[in-house]
Order: sequence, then structure tokens, then C-alpha cells
Amino acid sequence: MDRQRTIEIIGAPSDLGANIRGSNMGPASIRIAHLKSKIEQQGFKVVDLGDLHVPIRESLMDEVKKECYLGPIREICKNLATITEGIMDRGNIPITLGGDHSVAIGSISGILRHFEKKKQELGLIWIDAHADVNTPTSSPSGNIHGMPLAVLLGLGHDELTSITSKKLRPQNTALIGIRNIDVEEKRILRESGIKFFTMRDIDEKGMFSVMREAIEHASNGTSGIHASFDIDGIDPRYAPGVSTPVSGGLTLREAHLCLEMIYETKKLVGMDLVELNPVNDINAQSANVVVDLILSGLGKSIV
Ligand SMILES: [Mn+2]
Repeated sequence: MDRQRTIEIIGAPSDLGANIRGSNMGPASIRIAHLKSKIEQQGFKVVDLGDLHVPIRESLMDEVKKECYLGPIREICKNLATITEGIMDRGNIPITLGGDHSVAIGSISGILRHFEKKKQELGLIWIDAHADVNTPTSSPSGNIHGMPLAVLLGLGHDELTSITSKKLRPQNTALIGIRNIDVEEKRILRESGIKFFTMRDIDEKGMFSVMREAIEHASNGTSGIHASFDIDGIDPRYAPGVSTPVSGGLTLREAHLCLEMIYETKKLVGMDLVELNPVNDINAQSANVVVDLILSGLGKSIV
């Protein structure tokens, strides 16, 4: 990625996809950790587009709550898709700050629409403790932040799958760091055809070799790779500020290596950083981790 390119930051402060409150404060916390100035120090031009409008949960009706906020999440994701598509059309790099992971339906739909116009394929690397491939019938909770990857593959609520007609290609989609999958979700994951690398795979092969394989899948026949990074993919020892911590996750260095290697492909088109929950953070430790990870994805090296 050449440093003449402009980074455009968009905040998506929604926690409507989750039961646990607080990830809506993620964008503010990441900005307070000096995101813009630190990216600028790496030589990029940065435009911060601010935050999307997201309705306050308390202002929404009980019927909306019963549907797990499907209506407002659709509006948020549609608006976000329009924005990330525009950023891509301008030749710039979208960095989406969540918010819970449901916002990736918006960011990635926009990127897919851009790729559709260019008749090109997109590769995706999704880092997460969870697989996020639940559907309304498989999900125990109905919470939409457990469904975004399924939606982008074309499975689930029509209100969400219809945001982009172009879908992810499973053979170009890699899921990394998973360690907590719902019973029904395991079947969907196996049948989906996406490439997945569990924490056990990382234990056995090491992160370097897992990332080489993941990048190979995401690169094969594609002209760009998007990284969707759920902060709960990292072990809660290093990033406690998430809504749904699961122990046994990526070390800090494994997380950095992941983004350093994606950067080195020179195919990175955009990033999501989601599920940071400042309510559970300790002295902004996790927010600082998020900023450092973004810098690794943009080519910061140790020496
Ligand atoms: Mn997730």
C-alpha cells in the first residue's frame, strides 16, 4: 500500500447487535488513543468522516427490541455501505471503527459493491473468537453481531443480505482465532466452504504458517483483501475491553503478525476494528492495542 493514499476513518457507534452494552463507545475510545495523529506519523493523509448516526437504544420501541434491532441495524449498515463504497470509489482506504461486529455487514457490503462495479473479487480475513456465521434459525440469542459473516455469504435476514447483491466467495474467506462456536453454528461453518483456522490450528502450526495459508486463500483470484478484526480474537489478558471475552486467544504478537503479513501482501483494501467495549477496558489498554494494530496493518514495522 503506498503512502500517498488517503485513509478515511468512519465511526459506527452501534451496540444494537449485542446484548451487552458499551461497544457503541468504541469509536470515541479509539480516537482518544490518538488514532489520527499516529496514522499521520506513518506518512498517510487521514480524513476522519466522524460517526454514523445511530439511534439511542432507549429511544427504540419494544417491537424493535423483539426483532433484535433488525430495522435500525439495517439502516446503519445501508448507510455505512454507501460510505465505504464511496471511499473505495475515491481510491482511498476505509477504516471502520465499531461498534459491535454487525457493522461489518455495512462496511464490507460497500466494499463488495465497489468490487462488483470493477468486476473484481474480494478476499476477506476475519479475526474473531467466534465464527459469526449464525443465522436467525441457528442463533440461540438472535443477536445480529453473531451473524455478519453469514449475511455477507448470503445467509440470513433478507433485510441485511439485500444490501449487496455481490457476496463473499467462501474460498477467498478465511476465519482466524476461533474458539467459541455455537452447536448449530458448527454445521453452518463446515458447510459454508470458508477456510477457518481455530486456536488449535494456531497452537499446532504457529501463526506465521496459519497466516501464510489464510493469505493464500484470500489472494487466490482476488484483487484485494479486507481485514475484519474483532478485538475479542485477542486473548483478554491483552485486550480485556471487549463485550464477550473468551480466554485462550491470540497473543499480542500473533495479532500484530497477522496484520503485518496482510500489509506485506500489498493487497489490503480496508479494515474494520470492532467490538472494543470501553466499559470493560482497563486504563484504555485495549484502545491502545487497537491503534497499534491499525498501524501494523498500515505497514508499521519494528525496525
Ligand atoms: Mn465477531
